[in-house]
Formats: sequence, structure tokens, C-alpha cells
Amino acid sequence: MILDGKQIAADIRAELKEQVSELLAQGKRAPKLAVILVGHNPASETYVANKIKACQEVGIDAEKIAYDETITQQTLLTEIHRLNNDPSIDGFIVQLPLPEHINESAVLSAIDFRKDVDGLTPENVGRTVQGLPSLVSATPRGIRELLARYNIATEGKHVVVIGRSNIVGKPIAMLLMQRPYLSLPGMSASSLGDATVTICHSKTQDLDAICRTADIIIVAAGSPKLLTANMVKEGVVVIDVGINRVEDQTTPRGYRLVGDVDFENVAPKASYITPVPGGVGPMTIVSLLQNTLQAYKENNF
Ligand code: NAD
Ligand code: L34
Repeated sequence: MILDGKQIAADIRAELKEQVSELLAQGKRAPKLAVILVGHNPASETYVANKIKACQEVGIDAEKIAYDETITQQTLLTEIHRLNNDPSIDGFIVQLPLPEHINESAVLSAIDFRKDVDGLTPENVGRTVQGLPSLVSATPRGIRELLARYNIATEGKHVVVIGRSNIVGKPIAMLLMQRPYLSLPGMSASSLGDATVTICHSKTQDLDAICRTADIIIVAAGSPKLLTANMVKEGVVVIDVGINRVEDQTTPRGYRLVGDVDFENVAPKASYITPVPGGVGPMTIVSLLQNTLQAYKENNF
């Protein structure tokens, strides 16, 4: 069965739209998100455009703040401090990747954790690890929501995560291994967690054998067809986070998007599987909107 992230994200946007119009009906202002984009990475431009469009659809105000890739780290930090102190902004993100000359962790650490709707500050990551209320990064939040809405239980299951990034691999592993006392505001009632999690990465030995013991596999490696049919057991749940552009002259854009999974051959063995596009990507975007509404409600700037 296909895990239809595109449809679930549309359902959640409709729910968010109702919640925002309720706020407006009460005479409150709309929530507001700001997105900082540095440089002209075509993929980043698409993702940011999708984020702004989704905000507009649900009635969240959105502002894009674009800089040339020559921006200095100091100018970027000054802008972050301005957003931290601007009471009209409920949350903001810095779209990654940043140019080489900018220290990513210095930039992320400068964000006020109460406005960190990407959940990437050390404060929010630490709070998530300790099971305290926090803003959880968008992609892991979206994956968890997708599993919840399809009633896919994780308790006692062996989850294999391929990839150890701060933005996906580490936080999704942490969320799924936890006791499910951490329930996010605005999330489905069914809480997920209590899984046995194995995190794999580029130095992992015998990835194939580890994957064959998995009930659920989450792949976030950025490598087309990394997960093949011989690596999965019958009935596996597969979450494909990868977004790769492969050249394809038969398409108008000259490329098509593929994930990290050999979808055609893995899908027949899977009980559930996400497509690319239309799986985790749209869930990432809608989770950012949920985080923005959460920040708006928790803070009274
Ligand atoms: P990354 O690109 O920073 O790092 C890749 C990770 O995969 C590393 O930890 C590496 O050790 C591991 N890896 C690479 N090749 C491997 C292999 N052959 N075997 C085992 N492990 C391997 O990670 P990221 O930022 O999480 O991005 C991963 C992919 O997910 C990219 O394609 C990215 O575009 C995509 N992504 C998608 C979304 C979404 O919303 N759909 C969100 C974030 C990232
Ligand atoms: N700070 N940087 C920060 N936060 C994030 O959450 C991200 N990410 C990742 C890259 N850098 C970031 C995103 O937003 C990846 N990502 C993202 C967002 C949206 C989509 C994919 C990745 C998305 O909309 N995917 C569509 C297809 C889009 C297309 O046509 O290219 C999909 O259906 O998968």
C-alpha cells in the first residue's frame, strides 16, 4: 500500500486552515513564518517556494528573506537576531545547505529556540532527546505523523534508519525509540515510539543483513536505489526520505526525482511504502506549518 504523503499533507493543511480561521474569528492576528534563503540552489528555491505557498493556502503569513551567496556570516547572524526580537514573527528557518564559508552550527545556534520551527537548535534537539516539550524538526515530525495516520504501530518493532544527519537520521531515530510520553500538540492521538532502533551510515558493515531484520526501514542517505529488494523482508514498511535528481531528457525539466529506494522492485514486498515525489516531501512542508502554529500558540510575542 502506498503511504500517500501528498494526500495526508492536504488533509492536514485543511485542518490547519480551519484552526487559523478560528483564530482570526477570535480577533487574533495570523501566525507568521519567515524563511531565510541564502544563494540560488535550485532545489532549495523549489522547497522554499513550496513552503511559502503552503503557508498562504492555510492563512499563515510568510515572508521570504533572500540573500546572495556572498553574504557574510555576520550579516546573517545580525538578521537572525533581528528576527529573534521581532514580535510579529512566530517562527523562522534558515534553509540548508548554506555556502561553505558560513558555519552552519553557529548560525543554527543563534536562533531563539522558541522560534526554531525547524527544531534544529541544540536546545530543541536536547529537549526532544529528554522527552520534554519541544519543536521537532519537520521531516521527522512528518514521518511520525504519516505513520500515525496510517495506524502503523512502532512498539517493539525493529526500525532501521539509514543516514545519521542532524536533520533526519538522528532525530527520527530518537523519536521512534522513545517512550511515547512526548505527545506533540496538534498531533494524532496515537502516539508512536517504543521501537528498537538501529542507525546505519556510510561506515556500517553488512547493511544488507541488518536491513533484512527490519520491520520498518527509513532511508535518508541521498543515494538512488540504495535500498534494493534483496535487502528487505516480506511485509516491511519503507519510508523513503531521499530526494535525488536524475537526468531524464524525456521530461520537460531534463531530470526526474527519485528516492533512495529501488521502488519498482521493493514495493511488491512492502506492506507500506512512500513514493518519491509525493511521500515524505509534502509531509516535511506541512510539519513546518504545524510547528509554526505551535510556536504561535506557545509564545505570546
Ligand atoms: P546527508 O545528505 O547529510 O547525509 C547522508 C547520510 O547518509 C550520512 O549520514 C551517510 O553516512 C549516510 N549514507 C550515505 N550513503 C550511504 C550508504 N551507501 N550506506 C549507508 N549510509 C549511507 O543526510 P540528509 O540531509 O538527511 O539527506 C539525505 C537525503 O534525504 C537527501 O537526498 C536529501 O535531499 C533528502 N532529504 C529529504 C527531505 C524530505 O523532506 N523529503 C528532508 C531532508 C533531506
Ligand atoms: N533548514 N533545510 C532546513 N529545513 C528543512 O526542512 C530542509 N529540507 C531539506 C533540505 N534543507 C532544509 C527541506 O525542506 C529537504 N527539504 C524538502 C522540502 C520539500 C520537499 C523536499 C525536500 C518537497 O516538496 N518535495 C516534493 C517534490 C519537490 C520537487 O518537485 O522538487 C515531493 O513530493 O517529494
